[in-house]
Amino acid sequence: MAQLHFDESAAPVQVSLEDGTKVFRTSAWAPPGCHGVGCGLKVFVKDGKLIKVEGDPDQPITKGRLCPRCMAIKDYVEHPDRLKYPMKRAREFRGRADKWQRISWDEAYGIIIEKWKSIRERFGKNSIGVFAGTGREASRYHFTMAQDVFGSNTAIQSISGWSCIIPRMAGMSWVIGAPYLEIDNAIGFPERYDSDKWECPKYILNWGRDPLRSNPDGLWGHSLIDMMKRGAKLINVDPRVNWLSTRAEYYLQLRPGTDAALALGILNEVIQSGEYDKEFVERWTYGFDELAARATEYPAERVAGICEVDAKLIKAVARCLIERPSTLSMGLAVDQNPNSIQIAHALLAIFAITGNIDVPGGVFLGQPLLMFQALQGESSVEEEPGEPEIGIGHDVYPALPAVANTPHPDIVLECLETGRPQRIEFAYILNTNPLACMPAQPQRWYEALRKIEFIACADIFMTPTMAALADVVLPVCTSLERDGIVTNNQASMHGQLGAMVNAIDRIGDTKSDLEIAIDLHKRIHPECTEEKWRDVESFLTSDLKPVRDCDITFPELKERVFGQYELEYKKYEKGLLRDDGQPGFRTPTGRIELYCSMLVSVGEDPLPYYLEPPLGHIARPEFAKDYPLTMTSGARRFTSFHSEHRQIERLREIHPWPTVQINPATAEKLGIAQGAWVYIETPWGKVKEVADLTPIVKEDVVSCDHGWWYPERKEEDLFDIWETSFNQLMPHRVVGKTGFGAPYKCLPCKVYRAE
Ligand SMILES: Nc1nc2c(c(=O)[nH]1)N[C@H]1C(S)=C(S)[C@@H](COP(=O)(O)OP(=O)(O)OC[C@H]3O[C@@H](n4cnc5c(=O)[nH]c(N)nc54)[C@H](O)[C@@H]3O)O[C@H]1N2
Ligand SMILES: Nc1nc2c(c(=O)[nH]1)N[C@H]1C(S)=C(S)[C@@H](COP(=O)(O)OP(=O)(O)OC[C@H]3O[C@@H](n4cnc5c(=O)[nH]c(N)nc54)[C@H](O)[C@@H]3O)O[C@H]1N2
Ligand SMILES: [Mo]
Repeated sequence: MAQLHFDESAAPVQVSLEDGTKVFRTSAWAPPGCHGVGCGLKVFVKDGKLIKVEGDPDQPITKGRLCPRCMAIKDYVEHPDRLKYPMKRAREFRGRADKWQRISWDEAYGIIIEKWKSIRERFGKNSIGVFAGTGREASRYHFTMAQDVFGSNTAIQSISGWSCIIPRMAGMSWVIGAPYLEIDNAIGFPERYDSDKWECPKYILNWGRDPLRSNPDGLWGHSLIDMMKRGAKLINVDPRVNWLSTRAEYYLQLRPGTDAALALGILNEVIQSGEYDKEFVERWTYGFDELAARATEYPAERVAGICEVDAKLIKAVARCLIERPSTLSMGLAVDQNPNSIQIAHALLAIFAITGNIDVPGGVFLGQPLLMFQALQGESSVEEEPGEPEIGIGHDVYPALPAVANTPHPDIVLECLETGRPQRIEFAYILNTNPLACMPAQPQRWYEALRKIEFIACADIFMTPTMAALADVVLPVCTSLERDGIVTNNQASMHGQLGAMVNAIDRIGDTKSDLEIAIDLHKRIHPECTEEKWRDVESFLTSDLKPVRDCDITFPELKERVFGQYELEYKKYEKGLLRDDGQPGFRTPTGRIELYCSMLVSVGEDPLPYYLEPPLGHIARPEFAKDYPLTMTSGARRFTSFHSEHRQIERLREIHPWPTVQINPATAEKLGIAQGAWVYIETPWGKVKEVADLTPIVKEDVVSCDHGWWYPERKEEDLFDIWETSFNQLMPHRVVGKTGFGAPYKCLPCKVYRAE
């Protein structure tokens, strides 16, 4: 295993200019929200105050590039609406903006601990729920807070069907036996694409992902362009003609939600060509014949009809993917579909049988490190006699604990509503804004959470969720005001590791999520002598321990700011994937399981199949008349991270309102003009957005923004959240058989003028 590598010529973490300005280097991670990448920032500071930021040319990956959210970080950090001190209000005043009282941190901790003790005594350890959001640094402390601080296994994400990353990870770990796969963009090599170990992919298949905007899960979007400049050709699969679609060699504008059929159609063509990698298939895969037989059910002509994609294109794309090396980028559209596991399975199978797994320029395998140990591993909570040890929903969806050691989000809602099979009466909510963003049926979550006994929220701004539900508010500081670690690719460590450096003086009486966890841990577990819990520095140092062959402390990492980490190719040949150290993959057969035994064990078809979108017009023809359009949602914007940044004026100027993209011909029929406010309505609810007439969507498809609220409106009206909270349009628990994937990206709807 290679060592963590530091660029010796990079500037130090801090330099002083002649006029007294200090320039810090750091990797930013929330805010501004970013998805586990860590833009390299140069932060100019005078007398503890932020003067300006620039991109850091010494960050070996971003090399000075910055996203608009980083560029607006001064506006964010110094925003007058930031929460500046802890507050409380009595439970009967939930939702009342005039009832907040400023309190000290000591009092806030006192209230939280008293409630924790009393609720735990009455309802058991798992009645303590810790809710967290998406992959920011704070998410790394989700399990820490639930298990280590509060001693509970109830670490919850509220997203229906666990529709973010987990379905893809299930496919990756069950079929390939690897924690995380990603495009090989030479991330671990100091010389990057010039390394002679790396090869430029011939084709990049980018599926349901827009990395230029999203930098998802640690994939730097710009690397797609870097590789295209070096000759890689792009195949883009997306119902919207976005920027990448227009630069693609092949663009497949599929009907939303039909991804599994298309993937199976391409797979079938690859197999029929006979030009896949027979040696690899023979030596390293299991169940090829069964897979090949299943794929024949998806001939290109049939798939063309299902997906509304020309059969010739399907055949052409299959021919490209036979060329080696080629690589795969799978996005959120794979997860946000009850057919999710099968989409991931079929796509991974294409790249497995073409010999593109873990080769230079192919699909790169990571290693499980840092953040996701807690998620995937054993709970640190001690068993207590008489308490159910099974996680919430694991009886209904036994596949879940095989990939994520968490309660099932949809079943948690039912549990909150009914108190069965257990009560959840305490909620600690950090880093998530569920009323605006994450779950299906946010109004139901609101009603259910409103009933529970105690709620504390930790955030940077007052959110609709906090305004509606919190009894105690904990103000959190920004990434420029605290120390931390930035990891990528769901901490599977494909090759980079950054330090987040406290560069400016704290604004207000705020703390970091880690400081809060340590403070609470000290008070709840005074007997604990573990070094890790001493302070932030020792916690972060102990967090770095699992980084293989890298005996580095946090202060040492901070000194260097950013390190690269070189993983080997073909790890399966070298015994680097399996616990027993033998060659092979981390699956029951030791091979890539094209016929997947894990799926059998959880009662699912071991082979990939296509499922008509369960709420679409074909499966539910009764919706076709009243809800004639097909809606997809949530395509990322440069100007926000989900519901974050809505109060940042500079970013609102660029994208001021929630927007629905409609084809001009459809808009004309509906009498909708550019910029008009419209309602989007599904059988489950309606919300208001602004029409953007654009031919990038087909005439029967609309694409909507999610995650909106209006910080400029009144807190006592919950910032008009129910006018705009998008997932009111989503039904509850329409998920795949194994419990994964909800149709966030495929619903029947109608659109009509609001005025
Ligand atoms: N319709 C539709 N809905 C979707 C999606 C979609 O595509 N379509 N996408 C879904 C996906 S993939 C996800 S992951 C979810 C995301 O859902 P959430 O995770 O709930 O998203 P955010 O709105 O980003 O909420 C994060 C909150 O954390 C706060 N915050 C930021 N940094 C910190 C920090 O360091 N500490 C703390 N304590 N708080 C912080 C922010 O101010 C914000 O209020 O949304 C889902 N919702
Ligand atoms: N700026 C910014 N960056 C973010 C986030 C953010 O809110 N803002 N959120 C972060 C989070 S939590 C996540 S999970 C990632 C997600 O990031 P991505 O994986 O890039 O996902 P999306 O942007 O939701 O959607 C990507 C593309 O899928 C297309 N699409 C829609 N429906 C379908 C379909 O049915 N099939 C196919 N094949 N494609 C479809 C959309 O048109 C869009 O272009 O982004 C992360 N990064
Ligand atoms: Mo996500």
